[in-house]
Amino acid sequence: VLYDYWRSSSSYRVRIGLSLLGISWERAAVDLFKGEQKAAAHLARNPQGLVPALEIDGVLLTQSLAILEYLNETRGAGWLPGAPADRARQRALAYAIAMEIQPVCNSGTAKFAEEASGGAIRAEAWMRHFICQGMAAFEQMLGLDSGPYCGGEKPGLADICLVPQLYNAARWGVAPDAFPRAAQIGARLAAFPAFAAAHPDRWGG
Ligand SMILES: N[C@@H](CCC(=O)N[C@@H](CS)C(=O)NCC(=O)O)C(=O)O
Repeated sequence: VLYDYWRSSSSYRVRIGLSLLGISWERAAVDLFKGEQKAAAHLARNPQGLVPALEIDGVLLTQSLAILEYLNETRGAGWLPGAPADRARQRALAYAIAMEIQPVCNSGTAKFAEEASGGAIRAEAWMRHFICQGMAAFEQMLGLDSGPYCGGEKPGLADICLVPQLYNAARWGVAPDAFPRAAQIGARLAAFPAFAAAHPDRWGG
């Protein structure tokens, strides 16, 4: 069972992972718009009051990257390369999105900034600033590698993080001028049936 919200990029990552592995799941929507993530029922699943949470193999898991690493290890997904240095690079790209851009652009963070500044900071400007800055750095991190994905011969952890981040960038009206290669990789990935099956438009709206 996947506890998720259709527009949540962290949830989108896990949907991509499950789809890539051909694991079917039952969906239990947690409506962030209504604040259901902070209700007792969901806090019992995830004390952080965040989505996603995944019930699988008799365990309840939280934190999308921990969930993806669990799936990778238990299902032999091959989302991390074999060589330690390549693995570290793949993780660095994934973390640049999941640990730098997304937390700052979480709706709760932007809402606090807007309220605390008395409206001087608008959520939209906040999102655009940090997405643009973070994705420009991600583009530089991709470097000169001209492979079809974020490294390696097949989509990996970083690719699973990239597609939801690009969705989010488009949602906030950020043009991909500062990250053309990332956008190109994302467009390639989005055409994969497993990535398409996880798209937010298929799960809500
Ligand atoms: N690091 C966490 C981030 C989870 C997260 O921030 N989820 C967001 C949606 S993408 C959320 O539940 N926000 C609701 C809130 O902040 O109240 C993960 O990767 O699972």
